[in-house]
Amino acid sequence: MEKNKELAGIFEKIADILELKGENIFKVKAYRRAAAVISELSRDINAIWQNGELKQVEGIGKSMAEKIDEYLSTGRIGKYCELMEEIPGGLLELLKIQNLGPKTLFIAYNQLGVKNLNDLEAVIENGRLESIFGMGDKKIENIKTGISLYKSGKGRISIGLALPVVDKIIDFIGPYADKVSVAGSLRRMKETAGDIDILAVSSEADRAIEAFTGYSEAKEVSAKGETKASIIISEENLQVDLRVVGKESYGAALQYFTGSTAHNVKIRGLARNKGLKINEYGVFQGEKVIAGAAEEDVYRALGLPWIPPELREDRGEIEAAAHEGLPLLVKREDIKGDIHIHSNYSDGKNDIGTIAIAAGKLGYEYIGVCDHSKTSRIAGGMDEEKLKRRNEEIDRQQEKITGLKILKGIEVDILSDGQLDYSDAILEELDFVIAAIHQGFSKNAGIRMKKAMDNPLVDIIAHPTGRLLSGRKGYELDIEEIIAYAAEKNVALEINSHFDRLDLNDTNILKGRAKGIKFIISTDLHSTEMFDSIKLGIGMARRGWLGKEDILNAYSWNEMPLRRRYHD
Ligand code: DGT
Ligand code: CA
Ligand code: CA
Repeated sequence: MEKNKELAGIFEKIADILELKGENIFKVKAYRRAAAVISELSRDINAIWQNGELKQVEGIGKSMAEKIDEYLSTGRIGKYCELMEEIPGGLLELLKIQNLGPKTLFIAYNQLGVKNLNDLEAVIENGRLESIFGMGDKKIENIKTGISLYKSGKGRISIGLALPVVDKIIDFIGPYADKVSVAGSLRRMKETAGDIDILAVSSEADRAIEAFTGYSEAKEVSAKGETKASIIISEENLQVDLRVVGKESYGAALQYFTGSTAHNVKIRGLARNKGLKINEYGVFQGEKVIAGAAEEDVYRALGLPWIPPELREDRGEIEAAAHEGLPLLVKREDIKGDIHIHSNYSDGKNDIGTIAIAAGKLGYEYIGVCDHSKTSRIAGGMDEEKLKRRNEEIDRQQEKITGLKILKGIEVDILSDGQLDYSDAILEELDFVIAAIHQGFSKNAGIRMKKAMDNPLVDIIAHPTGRLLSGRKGYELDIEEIIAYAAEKNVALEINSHFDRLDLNDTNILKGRAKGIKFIISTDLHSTEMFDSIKLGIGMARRGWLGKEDILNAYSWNEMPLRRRYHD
């Protein structure tokens, strides 16, 4: 399937360059569609080509088929090579900057000689970009925001993409070590990771290092020493650091390499005040080791209880620990059901029966089916008639299953005027209502969201900021204002576990916690394979100091403090 990926990548690049050059938009779209079709093929394109079946693939026209043929027989596409010579490599990268459209970028390149990020920042700084026709202050401001977003996201990947890589590496090292554990920001469940930190315990460090640097998915070994090494994983272009320690130092090393640096700086200061020294080998009183093998002992030596990794950001956790004030964090076992689930009544893959069976196997008490409402047409939104049929289907499936309650929910669109996509009479028939913005991110998003919360039938707001980690800024709204309004109206806010959303994230959860609001932790899943992603939302919740009492779906259905059960 390697060729599928290569070809899809090349077609995407061709589309980018054509778009940059302002060529016919239909041509651009044809390349993008071909790229999408190829990357979604379940068969090897090479095999399809060899069987002469290229033309039967839907979405691949004659001209695309010729290009594929050229690539698979000669190893290159002439047109692509020509285009690549026309455009400096760094320019394409700039297309990833939000609010900087291909047209503007091409003008900046043609008229101002912008070839890379440095150039772009320079022409913004010296006002030359603004002098170009049509470039107002507001547009420049938007481009600047796009640049800072681009920079902050660069080189970091969502925890949801990094964790599967971690699991594979841990499995791989396992046979060469006594114990292997993740450390760094990933152990702290931070929303993005700069790199992957792995700690292994072994008395034969060289064996573990040798195996690690020979890992088949490493494209490069960037460092190799006696007890540590770093590799770059090809696909994600991510660095993985391995440290090997003896078992007497495991706890101290785990504490040290889990971080955060800010947490560790404070811990070191605390140790100093007690006349102790702490490093990755242990806690020392003069020459004597007083802790090191277990992380609990390391904290205990400093007079502290063990602090959950998710809290280790120097946000008051050390002070809280010192005064028996650590929060009791929500755990996976506390979650009684997933209540933001899409079925095939909108854009989900599975039927309600399949979802219910999968949820029952997980031990959930209930699930909430929340398909899209009618305005979300591309997401297969349901009109009133279809919603009615879906509710009847839920009743039918409910009769077949015991021990699991299937709740009738909805992810109802907040329209451009802040009205909801169904009448109150329809919403009243449902068990609960989640409202969300899916269109018009910059059109009074805050006012609309607040207006939605004015409707007492709205229990929950989904993905409240609308940001995507892959680089979408989100709705134009003041999230603090939204949180304050949610507190006033008893509306719960979602912690959406989708790897690209993680919305709300930890900093916003902390703000919500300070206002005493309730949350849901949900997957927003479109396929039952994604049930497990709830661990990401739980990670966010724990980083936001939440306990089970703060989470609606950690209550049994009858006890859930839903907004509609309050009298407000
Ligand atoms: P990342 O990789 O940017 O997502 O964030 P971290 O926290 O994983 O940072 P990383 O990989 O540079 O280092 C892993 C941990 O090692 C870090 O959280 C704390 C520890 N560490 C690294 N450098 C230092 C340091 O200079 N001083 C102290 N106290 N700890 C450090
Ligand atoms: Ca790291
Ligand atoms: Ca690291």
